[in-house]
Amino acid sequence: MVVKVETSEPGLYGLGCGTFTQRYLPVRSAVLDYLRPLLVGRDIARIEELWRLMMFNSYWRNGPVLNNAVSGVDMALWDLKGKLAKMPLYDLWGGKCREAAAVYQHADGETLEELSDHVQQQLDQGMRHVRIRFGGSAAGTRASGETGGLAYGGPSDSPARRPDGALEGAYFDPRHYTLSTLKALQHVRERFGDQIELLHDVHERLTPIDAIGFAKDCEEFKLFFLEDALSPEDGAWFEKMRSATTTPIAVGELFNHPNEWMPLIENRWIDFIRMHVSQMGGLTPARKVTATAESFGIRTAWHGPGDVSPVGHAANLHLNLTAPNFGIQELQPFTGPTPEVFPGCPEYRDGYFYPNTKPGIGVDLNEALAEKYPCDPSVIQWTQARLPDGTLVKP
Ligand code: GCO
Ligand code: MG
Repeated sequence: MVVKVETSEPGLYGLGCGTFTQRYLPVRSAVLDYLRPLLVGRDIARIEELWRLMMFNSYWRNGPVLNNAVSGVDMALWDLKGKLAKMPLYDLWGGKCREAAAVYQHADGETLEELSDHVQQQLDQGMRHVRIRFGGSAAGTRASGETGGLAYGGPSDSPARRPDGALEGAYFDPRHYTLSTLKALQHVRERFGDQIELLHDVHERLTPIDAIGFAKDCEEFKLFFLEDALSPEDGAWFEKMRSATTTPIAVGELFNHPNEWMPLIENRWIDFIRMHVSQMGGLTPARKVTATAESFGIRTAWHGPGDVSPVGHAANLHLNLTAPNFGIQELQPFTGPTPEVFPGCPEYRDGYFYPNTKPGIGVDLNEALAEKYPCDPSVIQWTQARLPDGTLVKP
């Protein structure tokens, strides 16, 4: 979902990402039916003023739909600010701390051999950080770009059996997932040694105590970080996780509100903030939390899967280049027609994400071409995650 903010100057417009893959229609309505009548005619220079106007005008605020709608406009206003200043956002924000942002991609496989081959492919592309996933061990975007977990967590030989009459869903066996993932991490570490940084995403699918135990079991593999070990609803358990293990902790893609990330930052219960920038309301709040996190020794690792638009990935990149406390950037390479639909996509090579020198965010949108690739409104399957006994769980 990309928002285009047009101005009174012909040809001068800004673009912003408001991508909420699973509920894009309400985001579209929030922008067109509510923010557009609120904003038309106002001064595009006043970004903070307009961000607060958009967020408070509905009285009830935040949440994924409104945050993504506000982000689309917010990023577009920053894009315009850069275009008017004739500077890329990384210059407008004080200049680069680094030439490019180190990235990680995903490696998965149904067998240890398949997983190793995929890791080797990543290393051959110059990658040094790789997120490991074994089988369908957690839902989410598979390395191929398709989103969704497999029938059972881990390889498909899970011992768990469904009860008679169990409802359809993306079945997941927590115990099988943890045991098979530890085996996979051990295999990859033994095969590739310390030439590689390992990351893993639990995807919030363990109970708190199992997540703490799993994080501790991961210590021997020296992960770069363990992501979403706990769900946002279990945020208070991060205190116990922190005192139980030295595994670095990353969380944030599901967060909507500062009340979710601030306790984890001010208590130093985590090591990386991983928000989905459009989900938290755009670049304006993301810049603020980056500076806050720096004071607490916490690094950034913005969410960057296949369901962030190239405008959003480029926005992440401007944050990454200017933050002293940048950690790592997740990247789903731009495949197929994407680079044509979005001219100016940042360039990925040898494990780094490079910006262009265009003003603003630096990515354009070919609307005519985009028309050929409509969004998919079908019912989401992979988020219908169920335990072996059929209990529906957080995906
Ligand atoms: C990640 C995320 C994704 C999400 C997906 C949801 O760390 O990249 O967990 O895999 O599952 O973005 O739509
Ligand atoms: Mg994740």
